[in-house]
Amino acid sequence: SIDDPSSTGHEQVVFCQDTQTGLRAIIGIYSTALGPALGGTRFYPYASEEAALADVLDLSRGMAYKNALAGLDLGGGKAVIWGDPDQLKSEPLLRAYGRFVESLNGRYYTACDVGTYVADMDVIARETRYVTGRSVEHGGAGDSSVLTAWGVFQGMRAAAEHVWGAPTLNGRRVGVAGLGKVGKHLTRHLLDDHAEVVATDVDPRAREWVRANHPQVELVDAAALVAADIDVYAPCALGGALDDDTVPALRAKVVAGAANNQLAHPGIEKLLADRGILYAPDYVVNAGGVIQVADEIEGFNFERAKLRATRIYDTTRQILRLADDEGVPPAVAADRLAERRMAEVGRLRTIH
Ligand code: NAI
Ligand code: K
Repeated sequence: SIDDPSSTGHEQVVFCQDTQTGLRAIIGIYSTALGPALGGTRFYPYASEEAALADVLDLSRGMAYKNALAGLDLGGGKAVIWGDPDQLKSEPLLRAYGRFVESLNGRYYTACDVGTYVADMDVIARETRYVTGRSVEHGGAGDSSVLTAWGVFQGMRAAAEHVWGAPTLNGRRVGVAGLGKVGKHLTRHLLDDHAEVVATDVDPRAREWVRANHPQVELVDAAALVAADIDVYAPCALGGALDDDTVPALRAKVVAGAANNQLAHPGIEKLLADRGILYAPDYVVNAGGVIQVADEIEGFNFERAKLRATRIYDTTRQILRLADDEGVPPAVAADRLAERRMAEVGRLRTIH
């Protein structure tokens, strides 16, 4: 619990304040067992400092697991800036924040998250080397949704192979919920693989984009998509897509999508398993984004990053087999695999 920070297993939690700019930030480093901690900066008007702390502890731990399974030599961290970005965000504040990141000497690398953008990373980069997610003009990886969608497609292929025997969506009906940055790229990969795509988006501009670019895609409303006669359901909008209402309505045999935190609450993974629905864990299949930005640390090379994101196919396959072998839901198997990698590599590190 937060009452006893030593109980959460984090290596380091840094509280940052700059009274001149109004900056209040918390940087959470869960683990550096695999390498420097990487994770984005969330700029959000938390109700209290406790709420900000709870979020950063939770998110930094999640990044350790995500980075471990992505095969990156990076640990897990995350930062939150407490306040309303519309009112508070300024160059001096971001630079003050960048100096705090620099002061950690590379134990933490930041990136974009909710409320922060590529342009903000360029500003932060004026104060620190330890920043990813910068613009292409500044040596950055650019729009991370490109490899996020590629990775989701790879994870979906692994799930399809597990259920139907072949690593392809050829001839399957796939429901894409959310035609944003990721959903659009994913739709393209699915159509290239000869899948039938049914999709939904609340934004009329996104629907218009589909009509104009991919007229073969069937558009339905969100509730209809959940209950549609589809083989695969791909949540690509907001978190919490899988809950006590949607899971019982699903007819799909596979769930694999980009959205973060798809399970609305603990226990949903069991509900999915009981219904015979294979859930490819969100943080495993959506790791292409962090793979893309992490590549900046080596000097961005798209082909190298794409190769790494392609391996999400192998990792998902391994997790689904482990889940079968150990008789647990895939989400539990994923956590176990991540913990093993952190423990093994972390142990090696202490030798020298
Ligand atoms: P986005 O904001 O570009 O797209 C989200 C789309 O979902 C929008 O078109 C929006 O209109 C639509 N939407 C919102 N509520 C909806 C609803 N109830 N029903 C149907 N559509 C709805 O976001 P982006 O970048 O495409 O990300 C999608 C998801 O993937 C998010 O959960 C994000 O956290 C996650 N993700 C994204 C990564 C990236 O690199 N962009 C990396 C890892 C995860
Ligand atoms: K996360």
